[in-house]
Amino acid sequence: MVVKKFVGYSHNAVLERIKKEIGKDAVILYSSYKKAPGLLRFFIKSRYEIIAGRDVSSCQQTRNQEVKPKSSDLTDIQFKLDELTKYMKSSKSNTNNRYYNSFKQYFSSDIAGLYAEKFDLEDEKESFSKVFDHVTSRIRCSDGIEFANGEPTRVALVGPTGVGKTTTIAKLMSVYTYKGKKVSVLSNDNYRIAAYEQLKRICDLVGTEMRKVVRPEDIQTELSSLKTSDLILMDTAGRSQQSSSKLTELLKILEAFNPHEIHLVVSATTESSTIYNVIENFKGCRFTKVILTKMDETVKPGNLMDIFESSEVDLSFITKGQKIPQDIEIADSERVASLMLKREVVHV
Ligand SMILES: Nc1nc2c(ncn2[C@@H]2O[C@H](COP(=O)(O)OP(=O)(O)OP(=O)(O)O)[C@@H](O)[C@H]2O)c(=O)[nH]1
Ligand SMILES: [Mg+2]
Repeated sequence: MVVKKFVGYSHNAVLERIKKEIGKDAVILYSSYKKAPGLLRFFIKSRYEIIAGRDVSSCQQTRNQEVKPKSSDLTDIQFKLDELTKYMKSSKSNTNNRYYNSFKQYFSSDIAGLYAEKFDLEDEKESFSKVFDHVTSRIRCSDGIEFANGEPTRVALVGPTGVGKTTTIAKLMSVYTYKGKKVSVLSNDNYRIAAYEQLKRICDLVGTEMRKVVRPEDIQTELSSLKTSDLILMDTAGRSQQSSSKLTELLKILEAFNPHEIHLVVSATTESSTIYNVIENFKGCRFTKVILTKMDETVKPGNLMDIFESSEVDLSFITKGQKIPQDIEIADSERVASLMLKREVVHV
């Protein structure tokens, strides 16, 4: 019995190779299509695996002849079958790996499978520690806002609806004011009047200048009157990443504001495939950093590793509650990794 495994990226190409190498009497013993799961498909190619065999002895017999396999043939066939069984067991997926279930408590099944295979060490603690180091290295953080020299630093927050942009603007405005910076706020959210008024009230309380800008052409006038500010934060209306007309409207506002930094705000409670979609569709806005909000509301923050493993994003802040200003932190890789792995309770 000849048994061989064939792997390739096209089903037909694999079958062609089998026919060529084993002949047209080849029997398919096992066939599988290994689709890279979820977001992993962006960096692992899906493939076909086929195990084919041919019984050499049968080809040498005529139909009427009684076939009496030699004992050495039987041993050989048994050996090949054992090998096949072993292969099928191991190829089920890396979900059989010893730490898969432990990692799955913290990460999505894709990532748990990836880490279970990559960090399969004898000692479980050691394995977890390697995962922690790896996760820390994958989460890239920038130091909040980087201030420009000699002019007010202009920062805009963009993102889908309801992710916490206005609340984060209020937090940033308060935090940087307490740090001694002169902060001003421009609001381009012309849809939610109540939200505007709420932000205005907070600005009045903290003593921050707040202006409303409706049209892109109004922005220059406002900017010239805010020349003495250290930081100008711009709040924008939430836009669906699916609406290209709304995104074009946003681009015009951003072009007029000409920000030093654009922070894309995403909620940690959003499914990672949707966050991925948001990141892709907002790329046109040329955002430079990402703010992760609602970390207090997510049960499994480690699900976000789907994003950090497949996209190169710089985190600037994380937010973890509705309280202004205390529920915001400058993003730190180790802190985010420990939130993911130790399931540290976020105090609200
Ligand atoms: N739990 C929790 N809630 C938050 C956080 N940040 C914001 N929120 C809440 O999320 C809701 C929406 O917040 P907004 O700041 O209005 O969101 P937005 O992105 O400005 O919304 P639009 O302007 O409509 O796009 C409010 O109820 C906030 O209190 C957070 O870190 N944790
Ligand atoms: Mg808002």
